[in-house]
Amino acid sequence: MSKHIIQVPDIGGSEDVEVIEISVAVGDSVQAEDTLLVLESDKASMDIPSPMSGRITRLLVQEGDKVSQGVQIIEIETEGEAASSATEQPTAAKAESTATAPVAPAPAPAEVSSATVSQQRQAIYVPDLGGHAQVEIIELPAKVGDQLQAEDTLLTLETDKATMDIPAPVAGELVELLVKEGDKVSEGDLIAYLLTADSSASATISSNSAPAPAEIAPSAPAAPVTSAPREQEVRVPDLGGHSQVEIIELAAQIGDQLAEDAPLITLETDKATMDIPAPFAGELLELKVKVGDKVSEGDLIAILRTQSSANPAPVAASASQSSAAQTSAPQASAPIAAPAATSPAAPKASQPASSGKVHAGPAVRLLAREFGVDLSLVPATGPRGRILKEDVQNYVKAILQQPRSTTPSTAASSGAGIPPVPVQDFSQFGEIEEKPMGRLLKAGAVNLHRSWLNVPHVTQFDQADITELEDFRKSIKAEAEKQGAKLTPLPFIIKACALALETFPQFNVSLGAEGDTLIWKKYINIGFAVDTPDGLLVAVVKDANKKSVYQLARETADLGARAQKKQLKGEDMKGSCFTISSLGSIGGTAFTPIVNAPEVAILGVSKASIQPVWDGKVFQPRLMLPLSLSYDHRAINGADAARFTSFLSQVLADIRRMLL
Ligand code: CAO
Repeated sequence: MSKHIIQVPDIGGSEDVEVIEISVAVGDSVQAEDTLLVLESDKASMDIPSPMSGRITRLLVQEGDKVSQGVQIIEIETEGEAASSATEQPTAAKAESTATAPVAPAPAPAEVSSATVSQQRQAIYVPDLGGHAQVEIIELPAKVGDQLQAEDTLLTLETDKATMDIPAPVAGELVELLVKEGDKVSEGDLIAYLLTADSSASATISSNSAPAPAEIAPSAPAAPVTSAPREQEVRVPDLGGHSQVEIIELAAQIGDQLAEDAPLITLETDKATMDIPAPFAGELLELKVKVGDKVSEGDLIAILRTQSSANPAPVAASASQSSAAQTSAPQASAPIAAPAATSPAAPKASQPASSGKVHAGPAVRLLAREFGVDLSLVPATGPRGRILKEDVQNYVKAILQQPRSTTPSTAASSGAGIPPVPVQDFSQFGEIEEKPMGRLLKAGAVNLHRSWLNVPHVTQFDQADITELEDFRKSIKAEAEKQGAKLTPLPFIIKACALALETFPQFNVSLGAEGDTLIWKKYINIGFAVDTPDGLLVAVVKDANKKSVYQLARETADLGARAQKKQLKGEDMKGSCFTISSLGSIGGTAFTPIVNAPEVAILGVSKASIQPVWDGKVFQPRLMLPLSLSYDHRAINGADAARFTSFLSQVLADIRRMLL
């Protein structure tokens, strides 16, 4: 029996990596390669496998500890004769599925005694590149000294159409790297030496075990040009034996004039991304696929209208590059490439320009996809405008550090993309006192800001002659009071608005979530703004169209009073279809109220005043009520807004019309 202290192996230079899981307990029997514990850095999680079979006798770390290479983690008792308390390192950490790290097959079980480890220096060559030669190395993710797992990316190549990873064909230490970024390589070029722990595995290394060749379909034959346009199909070319390959990006849009070889769509296998370019120049008439579709050789992708009367034979675009890396090692690695985070429904501005190709390696694309980052928006710092992982990370950091303006928040913030108002030290100009905004004020600020930014506002102004209405109101005021109703102009205005909403139902809608539908409401609830010492509230009169003026007067007085006393319940403030903001008791001649989104219109009411109105013969003194109707121009057109306020004016000028 002997005891062995197991240490953290080489974990790719990472330090202070957190132990997130201890997979064994004291007394457990483990086999070589069984996971002892799991580490997690900000880049990857790694299993630390046992280098030997035995029984766990001591745990030297606990979950949450931070460890680095060489830290003692576990004591194992074995049946063998090895020296007691020898310290052992697992041969390598096993990178698990993570954001970027491929999952590698477990290394061959490490023998306890170093004497039994047969190490061999293995030459690594560039595999068949599908007929491409002199392909540029754009990234060298591995450094000399790194312990690589089979399938770890050794280097990334980029043609003008695609990026592809060249993985390590076996596990081992990278002892020599014979190329650098910017070098151009072809099939068979010697690129690196790995020190492998298992000679039997390494013996098979050759260019044959590297990624399988990508078969490149012939480009469209040159066709004689004629003036007659014709529609030609574009089909998926030979994908190097791959089928059902996912479309991760549509690089062109219907109506685009494409040059020959301009990217049409981008596909992604588990190892590489590849562009399918237009095989000939022409206008993109139809796209038969969408992001997320899976395609195979021969599938119809698009219809192009070309000027060429070419032989319709060029059915397949040429895959500009396919680097389906079929290695002899198990296909356990994580997907490498990722699309820019765009979707067909995304606003055009956020999609990569069809002409402007994003240069990014598969690992960077994966990272971007995981964070939902549109790579076309990421400033590139790599050679030839290539986007590096750090670029994506910096972009995400920058976004996170921006004030949140599009998500609900308790603070009124600046708008997306709008430069914030500079912060000033007002105390330099005089005495100041900074106090927190009240809850109601903050909530109001956020709601108003959100509506202001989201809704394209237009305000329609009008005036209603309420001379007769006011005479009538005053004449029945006392009677109304006996019935418990304080009769101000507001209940009449609510009644008139309810009738206007019945007559113009396009004002009683909300935009659907995607902005391409309208939700028509069959009920008429009218909100009205109440000014309270703590801020603005909107109380809601339900089914206003079904209530009498007296009922409306009682209800608005009750809601207004309760609002002042902070006694409104949640349901008193919900479900409004249209809002009235009346400043009539205060003053003003007109204002532009902000639509109470998701409603699509709001009526501002200012103070009525006597105005000279021409009756055809003379000016008459009339009591005119200013109306300001703000509306969401996405849902309502200006002519309807003018009709709506004209209707309101007519009804308020002669309330008998409410009976009609
Ligand atoms: N023109 C002239 N006089 C008006 C008027 C108008 N448009 N509207 C109301 N008045 C008169 C009323 O008739 C009443 O006078 P009498 O007692 O002589 O009849 C007096 O002004 C006071 O009315 P009121 O304010 O008590 O009642 P109301 O029904 O008009 O309003 C309410 C109720 C809750 C809407 C109001 O108190 C209020 O809070 N308004 C502010 C709304 C607001 O802040 N809007 C801005 C939102 S955006 O920031």
